Amino acid sequence: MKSEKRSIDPASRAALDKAEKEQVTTIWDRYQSMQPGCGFGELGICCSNCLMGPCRIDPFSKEEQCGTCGADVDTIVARNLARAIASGAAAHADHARELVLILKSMSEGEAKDFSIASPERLHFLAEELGIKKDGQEDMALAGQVADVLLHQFGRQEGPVSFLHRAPAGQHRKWESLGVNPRGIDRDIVEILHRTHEGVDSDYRNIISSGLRAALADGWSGSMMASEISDILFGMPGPIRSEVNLGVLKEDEVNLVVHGHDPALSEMLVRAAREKELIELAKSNGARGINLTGICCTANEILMRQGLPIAGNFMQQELALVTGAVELMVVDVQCIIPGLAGVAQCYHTNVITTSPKAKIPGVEHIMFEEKKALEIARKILINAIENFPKRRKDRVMIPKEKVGIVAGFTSNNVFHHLGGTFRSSYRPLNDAIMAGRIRGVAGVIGCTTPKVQHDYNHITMVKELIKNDVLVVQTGCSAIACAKIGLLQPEAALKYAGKGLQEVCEAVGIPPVLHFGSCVDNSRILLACTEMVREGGIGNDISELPVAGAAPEAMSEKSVAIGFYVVGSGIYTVFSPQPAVLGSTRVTSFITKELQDAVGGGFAFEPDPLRGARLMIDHMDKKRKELSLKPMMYA
Ligand code: SF4
Ligand code: MSK
Repeated sequence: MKSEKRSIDPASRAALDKAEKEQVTTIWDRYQSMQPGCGFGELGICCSNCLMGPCRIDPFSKEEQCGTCGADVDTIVARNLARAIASGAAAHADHARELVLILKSMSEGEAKDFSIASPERLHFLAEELGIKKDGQEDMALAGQVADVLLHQFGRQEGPVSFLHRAPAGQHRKWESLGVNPRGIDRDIVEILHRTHEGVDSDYRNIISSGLRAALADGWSGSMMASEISDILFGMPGPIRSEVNLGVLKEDEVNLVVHGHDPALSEMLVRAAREKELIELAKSNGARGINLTGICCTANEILMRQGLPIAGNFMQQELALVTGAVELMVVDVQCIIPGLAGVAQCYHTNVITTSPKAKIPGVEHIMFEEKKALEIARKILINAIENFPKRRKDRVMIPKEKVGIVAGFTSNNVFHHLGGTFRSSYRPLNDAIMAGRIRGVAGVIGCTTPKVQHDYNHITMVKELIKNDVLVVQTGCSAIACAKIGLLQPEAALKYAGKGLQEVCEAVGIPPVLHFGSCVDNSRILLACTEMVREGGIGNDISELPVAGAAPEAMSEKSVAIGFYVVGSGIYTVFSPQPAVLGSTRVTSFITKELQDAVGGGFAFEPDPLRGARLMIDHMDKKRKELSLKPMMYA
């Protein structure tokens, strides 16, 4: 297939053409070789939860079919869906756990390379968690915060920490549905129990347990990861950088970090600034060290350190295809095993660092928080010493790189929307009430070979801002839109509707705000909560003129995020849809019935323009229910 059909990004197309010429197989080729995909898997109607199976339901059968044990299609689809949510929620929670363990180890004087970068946030969190300062040093306080947060994983009765941040109306809905999370690990483990052969066969009951684990993710696991990263590595603030494969440098050592956990990548940033290592790079023939990233580890060091991003999920192999990457160092999540094969075609080294995420044949250097900086230096030296092996005749770095302003959060967006240091969401709510801004949309999530790379994200976001919708983004979606310049203030003039343009100009923000990595979707929940608290546009998140979307979804994490966003009252367009269409009852439950119960529901719309239209219609419906003024420039 031609590269034009595979991606709309010119840099990715150039790298894909190079891969084809050099006969390097990428994720797109492997996806192609998998076609036609398995229809049973696509519909979610295959079960292998016990050894009497696998069982599959014939979607064309006139008679109602069941698996050997009697599980019907609704049970099978619901169980598969709940397991996907459990896996996604577990990934975010385990990410959080690692960070809390580092906080704990640091407080005990063991993880010496880490420090408290944001004492203000630590104090805020300690107070929120009911920990008395009582003249304690910050390190002791950090230890107590870590202990309280570690308890969230194993607690048996809720509410989990941070759930109290949600508006009261949302709590009432969760209580009436019986989905208040009790403990992060408990709610995830319970899904594995319920979906075991011969336990829960009521699809509503199964999906409700999935919803509960998803809420534990959004309001506790993911939120905890963001909070601890802020304490350890500093609160993000608006910061300029660049995005796309063109950030790789022809004359420098290119080290690409990839994954999700910021702990090692923050140490690599420090090591890459050390004089001795820069000198070592020079003595190996390079002009310096160029640290860039892929996926969410990249988002983490972008929003705190301003480091450039080489690309999103679908570009991880393409970065290596440039022939200019000395080393890709990976931690956890979204690291495809195919990387190993692509790296072998070039001089590139790949190093895995988490004991949870190894790749056969790939070097492993275990990250240990007690020796963090030492390990970072070792990894960096590996990259530097690989520079002389780079083959100049194999190098082709696409020229595309675009500016971005990143680093917005639910806390600092306060200041920007209120003008300098005016901490209030009032101007945002006022702009919505006055009809300058229609509403706010969170467009997030992955990229996938199932659709033309980046197309859905960019098409949807352009349509939204054209219609005066302020967009907030995280993860690979933010990277996709950054590549065409949507995440810089100048984009308002070029792409936004007149009302949104006026607000962006007055406040000096882009029409599309970078809110961070996947776990930072929890910051979007908090921004919605602040909008409710500010008043005038709804008493509950489900009453706000807001919507969510994941238009190129790929991972089980995105399914978990979708469920906590919907569970928090936000209407969400999700595509490609999770494997649910095999059951009309399950599909109806999550697209319609949930809407009545929690105020948010899914829409599975593959066309990004139609998806944007659904979100706009939803916002208009909410505006009408709130009797807000008509749009100013409609
Ligand atoms: Fe088949 Fe039931 Fe076993 Fe699933 S749990 S594999 S439907 S027998
Ligand atoms: S990295 S989960 S592909 S957004 Fe967070 Fe990107 Fe999706 Fe991974």
